[in-house]
Amino acid sequence: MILDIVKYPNKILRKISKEVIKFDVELHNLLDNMYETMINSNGVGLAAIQVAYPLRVLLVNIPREDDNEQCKEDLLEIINPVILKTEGEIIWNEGCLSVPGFYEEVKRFDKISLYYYDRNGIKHENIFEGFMSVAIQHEMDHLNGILFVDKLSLIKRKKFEKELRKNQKK
Ligand code: Y12
Ligand code: CO
Repeated sequence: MILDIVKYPNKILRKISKEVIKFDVELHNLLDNMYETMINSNGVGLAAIQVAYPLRVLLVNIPREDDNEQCKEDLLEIINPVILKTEGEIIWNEGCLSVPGFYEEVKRFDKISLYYYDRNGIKHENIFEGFMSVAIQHEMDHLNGILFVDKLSLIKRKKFEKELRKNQKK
């Protein structure tokens, strides 16, 4: 089922998401619906709060480097994530399904060591770099009510607010 994506400046996006306790069929349905919703909107990442579920759940599905294809086998379902270690810096031109039509450069950690659970409640610890690391950090910010536009300089934030007002008038 395709769910509605909550758009900026809706206050729902500012909620702090809660840890998942039950790895049950309800969680599996949410993950499946989030995947359908993300693919339907040409997204590469989605957090549960973006479909109005305040749970520490996120998806990342990065296109392959060779043919730019987005394959379901590469889908990463991340639950209750914790960053254990960070390294380096990377600047990426980011976009968000909750802030459609606006892209801007954001500075993040290049490499992260991440602890998380999968849909079956199995613990994982992995290292992510580059695009994948950026996408995970972007989605993890959503779990704490933070959007990529909050990380912009004052000048870039003003540019965003101006574009937003222009789009709202259309
Ligand atoms: C790097 C940086 C940020 C992320 C987070 C995930 N972001 C997305 O998946 C953004 C997708 C996106 C798609 C849009 O297109 C449609 O809605 C059809 C879009 O809208 C427009 O551009 C009009 C905006 C964002 C991962 C990795
Ligand atoms: Co986002």
